[in-house]
Amino acid sequence: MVTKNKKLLDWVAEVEKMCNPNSVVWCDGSKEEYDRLSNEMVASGMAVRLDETKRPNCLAFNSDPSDVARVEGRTYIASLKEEDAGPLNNWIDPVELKKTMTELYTGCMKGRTMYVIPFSMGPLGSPIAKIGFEITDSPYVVLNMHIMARVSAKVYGILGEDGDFIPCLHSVGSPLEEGQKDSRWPCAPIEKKYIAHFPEENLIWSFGSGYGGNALLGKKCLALRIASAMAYREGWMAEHMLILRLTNPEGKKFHIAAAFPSACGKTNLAMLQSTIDGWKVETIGDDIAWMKQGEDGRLYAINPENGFFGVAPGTSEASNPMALASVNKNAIFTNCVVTDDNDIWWEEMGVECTGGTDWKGNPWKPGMKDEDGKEIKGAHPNSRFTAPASQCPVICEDWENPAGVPIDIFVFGGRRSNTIPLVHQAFDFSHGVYMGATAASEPTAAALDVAQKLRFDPFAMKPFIGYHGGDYMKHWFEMGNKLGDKAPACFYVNWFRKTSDGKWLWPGFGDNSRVLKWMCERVEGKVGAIETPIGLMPKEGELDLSGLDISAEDYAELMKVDKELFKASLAEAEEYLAQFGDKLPDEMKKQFENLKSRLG
Ligand code: SAT
Ligand code: MN
Repeated sequence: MVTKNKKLLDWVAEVEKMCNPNSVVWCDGSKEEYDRLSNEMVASGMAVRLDETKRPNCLAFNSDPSDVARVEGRTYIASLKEEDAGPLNNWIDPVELKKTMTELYTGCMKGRTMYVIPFSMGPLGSPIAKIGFEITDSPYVVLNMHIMARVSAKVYGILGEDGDFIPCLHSVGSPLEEGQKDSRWPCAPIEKKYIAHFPEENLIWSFGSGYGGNALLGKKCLALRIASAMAYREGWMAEHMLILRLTNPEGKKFHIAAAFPSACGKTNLAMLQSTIDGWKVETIGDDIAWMKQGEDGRLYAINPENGFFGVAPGTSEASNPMALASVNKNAIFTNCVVTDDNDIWWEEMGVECTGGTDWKGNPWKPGMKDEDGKEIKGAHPNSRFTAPASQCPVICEDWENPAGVPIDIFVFGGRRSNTIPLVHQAFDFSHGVYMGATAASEPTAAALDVAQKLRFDPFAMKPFIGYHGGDYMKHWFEMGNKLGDKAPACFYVNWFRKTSDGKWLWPGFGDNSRVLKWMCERVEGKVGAIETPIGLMPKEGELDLSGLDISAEDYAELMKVDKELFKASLAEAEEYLAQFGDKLPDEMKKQFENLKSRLG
């Protein structure tokens, strides 16, 4: 027996009884296990093994066309009281939900193997790490968890006989009858999908989807939704943030944590290749940060993950060479093109493709059109690569340091084609909290069931806060009070501003280093700032544009603060904030009023 932990044994036995799988496999995270499952999935036709000389030990999968992204409409916070879930979440009564889901789970693993995955979010055995066990009937999930979390037999030892863990139950929700042939990507129809969180019990139940954050439960479900609720109770922070180290020509190190909604370039920024001499970026994480106040009073961040689950389309030698290098070997690709010569491809990869099999499994050539004359994309817009973080050439030597790295700078932002300038700095931490809490973004392919043109996405956590959004804001202000003058400086960026005729105003990618440099120089007091009603902005000549071909006219447009546009957006902000009712912190109201009066 791999464990004597009673909670674990009881839970696994109970789930086995309910789900009725053919057999149970206690996973150990070994290479042997990874190879065995890979081979089984290739043999059954569910996975394609890519050319071993071009991409050693790499697999490609195609999902069902109905199961391609997180489903926010089917994601629930099942707290005992509705008011504890708040207006940003779908609340559901836990007793009722357990009844519904128990019916769905009953017999749901028939004909399948049930895997028990021992994993740690955060370095194994570190005091900040959390132990989880994911039960799943998807071998695809096991393979991805091997990369994304620290899956290891050592977890059983760390758990011991009485240790606690976060139970994460997952099923694709597609039982197999005797003799029934499995589909390539089993899943359940949308109305049977549930991504459920029980924050009071630290429990996760997911049913019906095999994709990304719906199924790799250590990521959004545990490390964000459940962890954010724990962090609120315990006085730390679990945020949807990349973490990077920026070193200046004098060797001084700055640590930046940045929050952007899914598919807004977090992975690109985390691995940025600086275009300014002497400035160097190293990656610590690309999606999630857990942060605690250290003994010196500063805020320290760790990346709880072990890999990258990055958006494939658009990843190229030009946009993110470090991500491309990370997927050279030992990677998993989901919903990309498998080329005729058995390599991987996606749109805007920056390399030629003569054709292959598209994400739906059909023969495909670039430029192919459907009946309506619309171009058929080879890769799905939310197609992904799963790659070990250790394979990133610019991974920071401290990325697994259990003590974390001290954060100097917080960056917030979203995807906005107008209104928001390239960069502005908050007057102080509380103003920064207002900025983060009222951040808004145009939707992306990471969640396809989001209809609005523009949605408020506070701290890029709208889909990931495991409790009341008003309490979440209060928690941010309280962290600010605790950190005092050691709190990170806060900035807001927008890489995505366009001219009225749709041209990008800012080159983005490596050139974003120029904006990060300005932030560091602000923190050091080396550069000044212009005071505007919305915040502090670069003085003429102080944002390093050397060697960049950007006209004075475009620069002015990029930095423009249109007071009338901002005033118009205040009404939207007011309406948005009203939904938090009594739970809207007074400090938010004060910040809103201050901004309103500054705009005049
Ligand atoms: O599918 S995930 O939730 O892991 C990706 C994302 O939306 O960031
Ligand atoms: Mn994310």
